Amino acid sequence: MGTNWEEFYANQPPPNDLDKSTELLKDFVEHQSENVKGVVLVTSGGTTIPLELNTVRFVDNFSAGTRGSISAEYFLKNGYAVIFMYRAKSLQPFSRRFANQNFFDILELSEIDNKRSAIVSAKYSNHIAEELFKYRQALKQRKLLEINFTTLSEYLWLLRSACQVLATLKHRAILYLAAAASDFYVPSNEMSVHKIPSTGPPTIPLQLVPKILKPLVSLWVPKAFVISFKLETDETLLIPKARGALENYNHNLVIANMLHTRKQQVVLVSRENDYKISLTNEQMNKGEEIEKYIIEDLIKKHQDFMKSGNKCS
Ligand code: 9Z3
Repeated sequence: MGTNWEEFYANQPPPNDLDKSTELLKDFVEHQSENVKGVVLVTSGGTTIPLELNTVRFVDNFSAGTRGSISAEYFLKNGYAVIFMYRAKSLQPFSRRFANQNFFDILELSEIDNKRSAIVSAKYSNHIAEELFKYRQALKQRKLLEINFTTLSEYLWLLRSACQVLATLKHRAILYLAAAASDFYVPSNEMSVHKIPSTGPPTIPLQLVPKILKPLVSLWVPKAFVISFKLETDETLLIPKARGALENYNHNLVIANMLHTRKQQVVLVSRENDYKISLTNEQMNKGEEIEKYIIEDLIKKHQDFMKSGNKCS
C-alpha cells in the first residue's frame, strides 16, 4: 500500500530552506512582465531515496538532467521565463555543454613574474563566452531561476511550493515535468537513524510514492498547461501507460520515451492523438537536439491553449 499525498506531506519533513526557496519563487513570478510568452517550470534530473536519517546510503536513478537542461534553453530562446528545478549536480542550462570536460583541461596555466594564474584555453574560450553570456543575460533579465533538490522528499516539497506560486499565472504557466522522480521511498518514521549495520542482509521498508500528478492537476495548478513524461523500457507498455496517465490525471500532454532511444525519439500523447517526434541519424550525427522540436511543438500547443482557455490541446 502506498501513502496518499496528504499523508506524505504530513509525515515527511520539509527541507530546511523551503521558505527561502518559496520567497525566491514568488519574487521571480511577481517580477514577470506581460512581455514573456509564459512561465514554465522545468523539473530535471533524478531524485535520491535516503536509507538512513544520518544518510550514508541512498538509492538513485540514471537521469543526468539532459532533457531538462536542454529544454530550459529552448524555452528561454522562445521567449518564456524558466524556473529550472533540478537535482543538485545534474546538468544545468548552458554550462551543460562543458560538463563532460575535465575542468583542468579547459584551462591554461600562465606564470609571469613568479605570479601564477589560470586562463581559459583559446580552444574553449569563444564557446564558453557565448554560453556564459546567454546564461548571465537570462539571470540578469530575470528570465531564469534555478532551484535545486536532492532527495525525493525535497523534490516533492519544492514542487508543491512552485505550484502554489505558479497558480497565480493561471493559463500562462506550463509545467514540464521531466525529472525522474522515484516511485518508491522509505518513510522517515521507518528509516534507520544511523548507518545500517552490515551484520546481515538489511530489510528496506520501501513504500509507493503517492501519485502527485493527481492533486497537482486538480488542485494546485488547475488552470496551467501540464506536461508529464512517461519512461519505459518495455516498448509494448509505453503508449498504453502514457494514455493511462492522461486518463487518470486529466492533464494536457504526456511525452512518452524509451530509456535507450530517448535522445532520438519521443511520442507526444494527447487526448486527441499521438505522434512521434524523431531525429534522423544524420541529424543526430550533426549534434541536433530533439528538445528543439519538442519545445517548438509544445509552445504552439500552449499558445493555442491560452487562446481557447481550456484543457484540450
Ligand atoms: C523522462 O522520461 C525524461 O525524459 C528522462 C530524461 C528522465 C528519461 P535524462 O535526464 O533523461 O535526459 O538523462 N522523465 C520522467 C521519468 C519518470 O519518472 N516519469 C514517471 C513515470 O514514467 C511519471 S512522472 O512513471
